Amino acid sequence: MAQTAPRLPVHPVTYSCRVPRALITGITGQDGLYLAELLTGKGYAVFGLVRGQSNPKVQLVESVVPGVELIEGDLTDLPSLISAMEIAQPDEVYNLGAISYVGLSWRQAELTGDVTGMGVLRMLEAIRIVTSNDMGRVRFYQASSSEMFGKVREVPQTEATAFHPRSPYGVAKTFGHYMTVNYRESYDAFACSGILFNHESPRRGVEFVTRKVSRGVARIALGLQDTITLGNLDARRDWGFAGDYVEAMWQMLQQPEPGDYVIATGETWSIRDLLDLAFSRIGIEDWSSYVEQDPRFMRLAEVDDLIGDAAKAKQTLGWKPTVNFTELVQMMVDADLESERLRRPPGA
Ligand code: NAP
Ligand code: F7E
Repeated sequence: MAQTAPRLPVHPVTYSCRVPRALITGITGQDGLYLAELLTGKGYAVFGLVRGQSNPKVQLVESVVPGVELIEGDLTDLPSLISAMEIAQPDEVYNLGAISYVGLSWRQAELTGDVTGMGVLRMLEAIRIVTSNDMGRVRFYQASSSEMFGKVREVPQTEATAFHPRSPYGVAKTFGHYMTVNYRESYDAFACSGILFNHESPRRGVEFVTRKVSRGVARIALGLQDTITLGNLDARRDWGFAGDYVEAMWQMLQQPEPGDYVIATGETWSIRDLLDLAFSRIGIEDWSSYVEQDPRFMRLAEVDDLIGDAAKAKQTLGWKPTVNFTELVQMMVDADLESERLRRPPGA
């Protein structure tokens, strides 16, 4: 059951000798679940912000990470973030909550700006208010994105590459990134911006292309679906495994100084490559008759050359990816084959 946050008065957080405490916004999402597992495994007391009066994903969180304490709140509602801070009294805050689907961000640009952009400012303000301006007491991670590079100025992209976002989502993330940097510079906040390139897993939302393909391929193999309908097959991305990327988030907050880090594999693959790998997992080499294209899934402005250089993370955090793209695609197709088999109606 989610805990209802008492509203007022606001008290400064007091700290005593105890296990480390972390507050995760976006705990019901792909990264939130992996991060909650990682932190509970390290002995943290983990608190997760959940929105809505009856969020259907609460059950999922409770089954995957039973020890986590859930707190009601929303990134569009500052008082609820202040209350969440008071309840959790965290040493570390991971701000993963966002409208994260780039395609949707053109259709709901205002909402994306409010949650994905202004939500970062509200979370930083909640920390500032609850710590009475002593922001350095709470370490803050902001889930920034390679979408900020957009129409890229150089290849590969590093922490020093200029931003040129191409979607309302990318613009909102750029606002959140600069707010994070600004609170670090203005209030001495221990605030880190992780500039993460695409990362995927069997827990990826079905609206994203890797999962749409892995699930579609599994359903085709089981005779449950005939085709997959996609947009731009020539788009390329630098795709890694989400489990590796949450490790980097935690490592950033364990450093002596806050900073910004690019997290990426340094490899780029096209949607066609993704289709090759996914279909070959079920024994199909020529997938052309199983894939259709629909302009509905095309972007109004695409990002073409995203490829990250994670040299700083490698050198400072000792971070490197452990799962390559072929292994990732196989993992996702295998997981979808298993779950779709269980979902298959009797006799089908
Ligand atoms: P995700 O699966 O889409 O999860 C997004 C989370 O945000 C969900 O838990 C969602 O909660 C929550 N959320 C949405 N609106 C909210 C609101 N108004 N208040 C509070 N929470 C809200 O995303 P993800 O893939 O785990 O990514 C985690 C973060 O990293 C996101 O900020 C994303 O933009 C960023 N990022 C992701 C990638 C990637 O490749 N995965 C790369 C770079 C950056 P509900 O369950 O209630 O919807
Ligand atoms: O699209 C192309 C599409 O929606 C990848 C988010 O986590 O990573 C993610 O954003 C590419 C694009 O991810 C379909 O045009 C073709 O070029 O899986 P995606 P994304 O837009 O890269 C970044 C780093 C984030 O920060 C975001 O939060 O695939 N594509 N056909 C398609 N994409 C989708 N979704 N659906 C298609 O049918």
